[in-house]
Amino acid sequence: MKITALAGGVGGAKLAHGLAQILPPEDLTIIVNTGDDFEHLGLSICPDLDTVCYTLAGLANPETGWGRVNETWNTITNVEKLGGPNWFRLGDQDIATHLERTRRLKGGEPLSQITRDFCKAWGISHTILPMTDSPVRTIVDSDEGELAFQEYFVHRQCGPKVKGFRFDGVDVAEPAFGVREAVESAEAIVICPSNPWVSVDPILRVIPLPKKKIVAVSPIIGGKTVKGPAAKMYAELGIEPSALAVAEHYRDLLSGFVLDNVDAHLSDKIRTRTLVTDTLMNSLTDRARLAMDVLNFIGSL
Ligand code: FO1
Repeated sequence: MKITALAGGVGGAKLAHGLAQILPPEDLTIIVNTGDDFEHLGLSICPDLDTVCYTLAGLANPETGWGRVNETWNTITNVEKLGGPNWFRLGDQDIATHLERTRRLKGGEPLSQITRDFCKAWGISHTILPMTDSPVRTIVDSDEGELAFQEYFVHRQCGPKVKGFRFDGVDVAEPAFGVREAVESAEAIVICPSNPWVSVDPILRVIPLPKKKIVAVSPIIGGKTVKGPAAKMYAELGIEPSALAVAEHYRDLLSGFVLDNVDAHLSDKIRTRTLVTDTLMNSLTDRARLAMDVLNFIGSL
């Protein structure tokens, strides 16, 4: 079954990894949010792309989900000694990724080609693509004014109250090379358990999804997120954080919705077909199990 998965940060990367454990490379393409990207220390940083790539390559830091495993911090420590910013924790191995990506972007190469080459270098056989090759930047409107995404998420630790989001550049951004084909040729689209507001919405703004099977997995379990600020964002936007709110966020885009056992009571309120299962992914086998559940669910639609 040919699948195209839409993913953002850590939660999305885990399900993408589960799907990659089951589907052969020719049957899975992963399209990743780039709204979190930013320039920092003169480097072009693509956190969600790197989180998905490192996760599929088995290189991701298992504690944080982002950055590299067995990392050292000599460079950022010395940047701090020189009075430079150290709030965005860039590990020594991770900096190599940003140096080489920045060099090639400055040389005019598209982000999608750079990402394909990096995947080869990291031994990833599945196709991972940025949603677009043009710059898109998520701006968080908050009670402290507008904040660039990483400023909000990392520097301010998601403290400010969100009032809304906008995605600079999204109206002129075209889907990256290979994205349209991946979406058209897929039997189904899987929206991974990523933040609907800041990880999935940017992708949906860049890539209009065709009429086909689309299944989303809720990132909210029992009214909370496993990781990240999605539930807090819902609450600050005046919406009760729940799997139901996520299903309604995607409105009539969905053919199916996957929610956790603890939220089973919500499934009859959801207007699309639902699968109730264990959506927590604490291990590699959990990732493959949830991916298998999702694929079987798609097969039943
Ligand atoms: N998230 C943090 O909370 N603190 C950090 O210092 C941090 C550094 C970092 C470095 C590289 C990278 O690829 C991701 C990093 N992240 C960090 C995660 C990043 O903020 C992502 O945008 C989130 O994972 C949400 O997608």
